[in-house]
Formats: sequence, structure tokens, C-alpha cells
Amino acid sequence: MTATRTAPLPDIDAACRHLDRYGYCVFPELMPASEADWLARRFLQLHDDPACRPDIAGQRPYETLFGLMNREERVWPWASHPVPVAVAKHFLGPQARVAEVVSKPTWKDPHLPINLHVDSAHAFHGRAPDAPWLINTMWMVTDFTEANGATGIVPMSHHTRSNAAFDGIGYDSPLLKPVTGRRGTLFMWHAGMFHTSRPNRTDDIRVGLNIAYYPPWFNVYTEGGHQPVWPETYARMPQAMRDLCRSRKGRSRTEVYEHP
Ligand SMILES: O=C(O)CCC(=O)C(=O)O
Repeated sequence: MTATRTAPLPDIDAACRHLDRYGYCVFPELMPASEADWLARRFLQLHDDPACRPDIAGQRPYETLFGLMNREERVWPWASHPVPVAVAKHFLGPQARVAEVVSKPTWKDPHLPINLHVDSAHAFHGRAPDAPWLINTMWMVTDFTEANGATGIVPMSHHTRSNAAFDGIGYDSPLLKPVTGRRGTLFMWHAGMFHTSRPNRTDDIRVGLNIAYYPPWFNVYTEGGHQPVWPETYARMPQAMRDLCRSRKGRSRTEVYEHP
């Protein structure tokens, strides 16, 4: 019998301390490159598929395709991967849930406007809460480089507890840090940290797999594009994935959202 070698788990506590302080953490090359390549190709096929059009927000050079849990089951192992789930539960508690899984390609266009924002904070009155309300993730399924549109972040800006976008700086600001990595790298952030998509100046398409973890107390109705997990999708999911999106099961948004 041959012994199987498993990669050691990264230092989750150190990553959580980093995220708490700086607003983000990075796990280099956690996903095999071959899987990242497969997912990048598959997402680009879906972005070209007319059947997916109703679930696509934005337009090229920057699109978001919602509802990926229903459209491609190979995203499930990454949404329920022990590393992001451990980080999410550290900040959001044991009932943390996956509210949405989306793909985000960036095509070449040096003129993409800056969009420095915080996530899911617009419904808070005054300042955002002290407790994190969303831990967001980006699996880099292509390399993320400074030139091809790696996400830009303002480290430590989550401490401002802002609930609104910020237009005070441009792409050339030294405060804006591009988060770069080889494909397969996982980047996680506190939703209150200012961040933006950045322009792709290369001929290659940058592709990210973005998975959002929320605590049970947060009303995800505020996010207009999020899609439910269809009952037939849910029926095929492994238990670990079901546990993370139990409250999302339904055919339409109206079935699963907590209306205000
Ligand atoms: O695609 C990116 O680099 C930015 C993602 C982003 O802004 C978001 O998920 O809120």
C-alpha cells in the first residue's frame, strides 16, 4: 500500500490575525493549477452562454455571473474547503453560511473606472458594525498580476467601519495595493475593507471565483443579485455543502429571502 501525502493545512490562526488587523489574508496556491485552469475555462464558457445572460451583472470588460452553485458543481469543493470555512467561522461563528458563488472575469481595457467600495454594507445606518458581517473570498483561477487586473485593496481600511463607497484615491495611489498570486491562490477579506477591481492591460483574461460567507444574523436580501440554490442542486450536494447553504434552498429569490 502506498502512503498518501497530504499537504499540511496552512496556519489558520496566523491568517485570521492578519485579516483582523490588515483586513485580508492570502493562502498561496491552495488549489491545484490544473483545477484552476479547468474552472477558468468553464467560467468563460458560461459567460458566453446566452442561458446565463439573466444572471450576469455588469458588462465586459468586467462581469459577474451569479448562481454558480447551480450551474457548475465543481465549485462546491472550493466553497466548502476547510481553509476558507475555518476562517469564515472564526469571524462569523459556527453558523456561517455561503450566500453566493460567482465568477468574475476581467477582459482587456485599460480604462476600467475605479470602484473602491465595501461589500454589503449599504443597509447599515451610520457606521458599519464592529463585528464582521461578510468574509469575502477570491480564488484566483488564473494568475492575478498587477498588469492583468489583480484586485486592489486599501489595507486596514476596515477599521473605519464605513458603510459607503470611497472616491478619494485613484489607481496610482500608494494606498492601493494589488493582491497578486499564482493561479490556485486564495485571497480572503473583511467586507469593510475598501477594495476595487482593477483594469486588465494584457490580452489574457483574468478570472476569479468569488465566494461570500455571511453570519446567520445578516439579511442577505440586501444583495440584489444573489440567487437561491435550486432544490435539485441541493439534492445532489454533499452534506458539507448542504450545511453551508441550507437556508438558501429555493427556486426563486422570493422563496429564500428574508424580506425587510
Ligand atoms: O474582481 C475583483 O478583483 C474585485 C471583486 C470585488 O470587488 C468584490 O467581490 O466585491
